[in-house]
Parts: sequence; structure tokens; C-alpha cells
Amino acid sequence: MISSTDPTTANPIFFHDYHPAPADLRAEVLAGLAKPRKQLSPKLFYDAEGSKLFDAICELPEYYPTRTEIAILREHGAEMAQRLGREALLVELGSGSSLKIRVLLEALQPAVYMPVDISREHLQQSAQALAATFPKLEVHAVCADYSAPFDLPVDDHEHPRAAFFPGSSIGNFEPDESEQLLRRVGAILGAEGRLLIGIDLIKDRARLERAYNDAAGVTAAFNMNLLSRINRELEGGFDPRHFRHEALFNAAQSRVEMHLLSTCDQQVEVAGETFAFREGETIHTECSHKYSVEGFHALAARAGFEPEQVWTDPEQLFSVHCLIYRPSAMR
Ligand code: AVI
Repeated sequence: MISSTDPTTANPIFFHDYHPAPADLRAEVLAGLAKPRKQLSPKLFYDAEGSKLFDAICELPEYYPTRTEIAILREHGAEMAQRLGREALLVELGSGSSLKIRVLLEALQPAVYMPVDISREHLQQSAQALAATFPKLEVHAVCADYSAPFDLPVDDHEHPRAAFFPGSSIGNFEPDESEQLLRRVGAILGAEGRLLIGIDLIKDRARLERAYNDAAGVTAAFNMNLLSRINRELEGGFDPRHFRHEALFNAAQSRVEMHLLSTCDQQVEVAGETFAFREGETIHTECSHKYSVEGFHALAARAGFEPEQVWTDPEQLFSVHCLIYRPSAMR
């Protein structure tokens, strides 16, 4: 449903608002804290303050994924464009860092660019900024939650379909959820559609743990902001002096886990309910799964994707994959 176009740019911007349901913070937090192993969804990190802190994380010397992925896109953008095909309809899932898509748009020159994001304001701003720099591009911004099923607002198959899912964001989902998500991306693309996806690679523990325990304490602030958010929005009684950030690589599950660790026995009130914490008990706030190239290909194959090409950096820290959707070949 087209709800608005922007008269300030030469090319039209179509805005399709699917009105994604806002997260029920109260219900999610109370349910997560009531679990025998306390757990909160990493989605809850991203209030205004959390989004700013995440942008700062991406600039940290220890947080290699962002700059490594951008370097791979810069170095191999022309080859990626060849794979995805000219005049494509390019869907971007979670239109995060506009720097990444800019690198790709220059090389790819798609006919239609379709950013999908749950944050209405962020989506509008970034779509307008991109339309201003790429005046020939038709932009269809879709306000939707890509972690749930949705249909594309345009139904033409005159352009080859491609999707861009950078940042190893899929790593924040459990492997079975990732498989479901890839299946939904496949359904959007249709047979022979291509997916360009960034995946963080398994590497030595020290490097991984440094990336989530930066010296400046920005990742710690990002994690701890969840407690401040609960205090602000749910009349929570968390005392940040009695919790600390913890990030460890769980090699058996191939993921970096972030936790908020209680430094003493304590009771905390949230939205009128009381939760007991033992000293050393944690709230598990994020999983960031890391894959080998083969491990990721196996996951993608279960969702109906075949690998076409993979690009990495010289240190093999990060990978960008071009996959093709062939559901009939699904294992
Ligand atoms: C968004 N996501 C891919 C980041 C990651 O690395 O898992 C979030 C993050 N958490 C701590 N630092 C960055």
C-alpha cells in the first residue's frame, strides 16, 4: 500500500507502511525475567540510545565485522554486481548502515531499491538520503518486521530479484530461526533470485571476545543500556552498580554470548513484579553466531539456497556470500 511519495527529490520514493506491531516491552521483559535462565531478546537493545551505541560499536578498533565487510564490498562490488545482475529489484533487509548499501548501489545500479526496516523514522530518512544521491533509482521503502513473513509491495517480475542482508545480522538468530528466515527470503525472491549476505566467520577466541569486550567499554554500555531502558520505560529498579557486562565465546555452540551478570544477591522490581538474582546469575541478552563457510552453506542449503560465490578478507575474518534460491534442490 503506497502511503506517500516525497516531492523534494527528483525520483519518487514510495513508502509502504505495513504497520508492524510495536514490541510489547512489558510482556517480553516480564516473561524473559521469569524464565529459570533469565533471558531478554537482543531486539530490545535498539532504543534511541542503544542504536547510537551500536553505531559507535561499529567504529571500534576491536569490532572488526563492519569495516571488514565494507572493505570486502569495496574490493569485490563489481563482481557482486555481475552475479546479482543489472536492473535488479534489490531488497535490503534491515536498512542499517547506509554506507554498505551505497557501496553496492554504485556497483549494481539496480532499477528498484527496496529497503525494509521496522523503524519508520530511520527508514524514511535513509530512503530520502539515498534517493537524493541516486536520482535514477526508484525507491520503495517498506516499514515491516522482516523477522516475520511479509510480501513485497510490488509484484512485477520484470527485474531479476536480489536481496542484501549485511552485517552478519542473521547471527543474532538461533540456527533454526535463521533457517526459517532464509526460507522467507527465498519466498520473497522466488526461484533463481539471489541473496548477498554477510556472515561473521569462526576465529580464535581472543579475537572474538575482544570484539565484544572493547577497551573503551562501548559494548558494555550497549548491554547495560538494556537495564536503563527497563528502568526508564517499565519503572524498573535495576541498580547498574550491581550488574556487569559479560561476553564470552561459547565454542560448543559457535557463538559469542552476552550476559548481564548480577554481582550480588539482590531483588529487583520491574513493572510491579519482583525478581530475585543470586550473585553470579546472569540475564542472557544476545547470541552472535559465527559460522565456517561450509557451516553457513549447510544452513543455507536447508533453506533452499545454493552457494554461487563467497568473498572474504585476507585474514578470513568475515565473509560475503552470493546464494541462489533453488527450492526444488532443497535437501
Ligand atoms: C547486530 N549484530 C550483528 C551485532 C553482533 O555482532 O552480533 C550486535 C552486537 N552486539 C554486540 N556488539 C555488536
